[in-house]
Amino acid sequence: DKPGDSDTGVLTETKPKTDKPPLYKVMLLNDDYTPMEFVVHVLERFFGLSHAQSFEIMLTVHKKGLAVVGVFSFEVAETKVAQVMDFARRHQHPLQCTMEKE
Ligand code: NFA
Repeated sequence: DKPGDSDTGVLTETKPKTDKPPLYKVMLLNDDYTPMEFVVHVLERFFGLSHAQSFEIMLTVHKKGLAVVGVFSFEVAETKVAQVMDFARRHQHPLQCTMEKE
């Protein structure tokens, strides 16, 4: 920096940085047939939510058509979706669970 330079001499550090892994929203979709209590049970069982939180999210899905139930790494999101879809199928309910990159 020569005298009269207008810069402050502050250097911006650029440290090489590995990209953070993408996150995935896991969503539950409304339907006309799956019992409300079953959805509440799914949320408690597979997403570790309290009964009150589970009831609240179930009602949001029921009223709005869908809701995000959690945000996870690809591998965890994939596992949650598979667990919910398998549990719903075994109980012969049409409940749908999907994931989407955030
Ligand atoms: N709409 C369903 C019913 O009235 C309840 C439901 C909520 C289903 C959330 C799926 C998801 N029995």
